[in-house]
Parts: sequence; structure tokens; C-alpha cells
Amino acid sequence: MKTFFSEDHRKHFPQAELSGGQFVTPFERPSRVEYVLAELKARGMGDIVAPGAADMAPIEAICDAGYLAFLQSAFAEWKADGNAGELIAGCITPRGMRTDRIPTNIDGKAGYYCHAAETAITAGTWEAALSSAASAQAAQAEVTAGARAAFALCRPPGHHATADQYGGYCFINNAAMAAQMFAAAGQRTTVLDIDFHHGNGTQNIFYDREDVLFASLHGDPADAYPYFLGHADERGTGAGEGANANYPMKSGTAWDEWGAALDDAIGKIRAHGTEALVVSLGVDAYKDDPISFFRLVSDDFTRAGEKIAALGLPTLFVMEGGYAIEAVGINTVNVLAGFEG
Ligand code: SP5
Ligand code: ZN
Repeated sequence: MKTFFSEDHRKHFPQAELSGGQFVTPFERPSRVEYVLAELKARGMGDIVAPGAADMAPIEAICDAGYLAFLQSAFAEWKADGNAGELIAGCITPRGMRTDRIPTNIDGKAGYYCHAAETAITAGTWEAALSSAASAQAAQAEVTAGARAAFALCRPPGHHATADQYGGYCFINNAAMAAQMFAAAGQRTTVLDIDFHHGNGTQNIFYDREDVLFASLHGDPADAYPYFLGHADERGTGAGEGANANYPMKSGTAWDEWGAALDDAIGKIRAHGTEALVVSLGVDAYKDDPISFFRLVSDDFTRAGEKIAALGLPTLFVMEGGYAIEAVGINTVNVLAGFEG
């Protein structure tokens, strides 16, 4: 299958992530994709194609206009306000205070539009996020044109971004945008999210929708980021009741339980009458991931790809997380190779 990838991801390279009360080199770093590219090439996985410029319409279809305006100007406003470092939100939208008035000051605005302070905005973040969305758009077009599958090697990732909040290293929800592109074309769509972390942004965007199923395998939010969404009792609302399926799992979860959850999700994907499948492809369920607590081994990712392929659906893989840096390429390409058989 073809890979769609933009070098502009490099424009997002924050120096700082707030982790454990210290600033560390961000886990979500540019070199992650180098390992994926090297593995794609070494295993002859197919052409690697640069996307054109992002089309704004599909982004605007899933994002709040004020949020997009914020992302575009946030870093310049932060600098203009006299801040020396990268933009890190210091005051996240608090419970019990007003959220019906968006602050004018950039520090306040960032708190309004952010849900997790580990994620910094830098001078090139907006352009990188757009290029990441552009890769997902180009890969979606490839599948729409009749390819059985395509891979969007997106960076920064997307699944934690909601319509109006960034966080979890994500700014624009690439998978949700692509799913909405399929759905807008009248296709019954599923987003299957196998990243270790719950795809809160994707769930949130489609929670009241019957036509887009969201199914996610992830660390139990009692113990894992994003903490405030991803429980098993979140089944959708209104017309979307039943079109949301969460599989939260405990620390130490390995293939037996994870693969069984994937089988159950696959049953729901079939029952939904899915015509287009988007896979939020994170590989942080890997045993050596530095910020996660599952125990998948590299061969398990191959098996996951095989199970996904058995659905027989047009499939768009969208890169999400994975931070065991030297295994990210192997594990990601294992899913794709398992799919191709
Ligand atoms: C796309 C994606 O995988 N985003 C993950 C965001 C995780 N954010 C929370 C990071 C917490 C890091 N804590 C480090 C603890 C090391 N022992
Ligand atoms: Zn993740």
C-alpha cells in the first residue's frame, strides 16, 4: 500500500514536555517517523508520496472555527505577550468557572483550547498539524479512488484533539477528519483505535452519530491518560446510542486479552455494516513503551493487522502514538504487513 507523508512534520519540534514535574525532551518527537520510514523502505512496503497542501474544508468540518484561528496565531500571540519559551498552557479550563467567555489574553485562550499541559505549541506547530492532516486527506482520497488500503504517516498525531481542544500531543484529529470524509460521501464508517490511549477526541466528535462507529482498545482511564474519558459504559448518545465501544484494560494486558477485545470490536464493526474503516494506528501498546502499560510484543502487531484485514474493508491507517522509539517502525509496519498478508 502507499504511504502518504509530509516532511513538514519537522516544523513541530517542541523542546519541552512537562513530565513528572520536569521538562523532558518530548516523547512525541520527529525521529519517530524516521524509524517508520526506514522500516517501510527496508521491507518494500510501497511508494511514499508527499501530499499536496491541506484542504481546509474537511478540517473545518470537524473543528470549531475559533479553535482553528487560535492554533494559527497562538504562538505569535504568546511571543507578542512577552513569553520567552514555548507555549505551554498553565491554566486549563477549570471546573466550576465560566467557559462561555473565551479570554482575550493568550495564556487564558490557551487554557480554554487545551486539555493537557504536556503538549507545547511552537512556531511551526500549525503548519506541521496542517501537513499531517494533508497526509490523511491524500490517503483518504487514495482509498476513495479504489485502493484497498493506504497509510497516512501523520505527525503530529490526532486522536486526542477534539473539535476545540488540543492535548495529548494532538492538534487536528486526522482520523476523525478522514472518517467524516468517508461519512460525508455516504459510507457507513468505523474508526478502530488501537493506540494505547483512549481516542477521546474521536469519541467526542462522533458520540451522537449513528453512521460513524468508534471502537477503542486502551489503558483503563482510571490509571491512564486521558483519564477523563474511555470507560466501558460510554456507549454513545441519542441517535449514536450503541455506536461507541470502549475496551479499557488494566496494566500488564497482553495479547490474550487485547486480541480478544479486538475480536469483539471486529464483531461490532461487522454488525455496524461498515463500508469504510479508519484505523487509528498507535503502537504504544508495545511492552517497552515508556509511557504506557500494556505488554504486546512485535509479532502481536502483525496478528492485529491480519485480524483487521479479515474484515475485507477499504482501510485507511492513520499514524497515532508509539514512543519506544527503535521499535516504532517495526511495530507499525508489522500491522501494515500483517494486513497485506
Ligand atoms: C497520541 C498519544 O499517544 N498521546 C499520548 C499522550 C500522553 N500524554 C500523557 C503523557 C504522560 C507521560 N508520563 C510519563 C511518565 C513516565 N514514567
Ligand atoms: Zn497513545
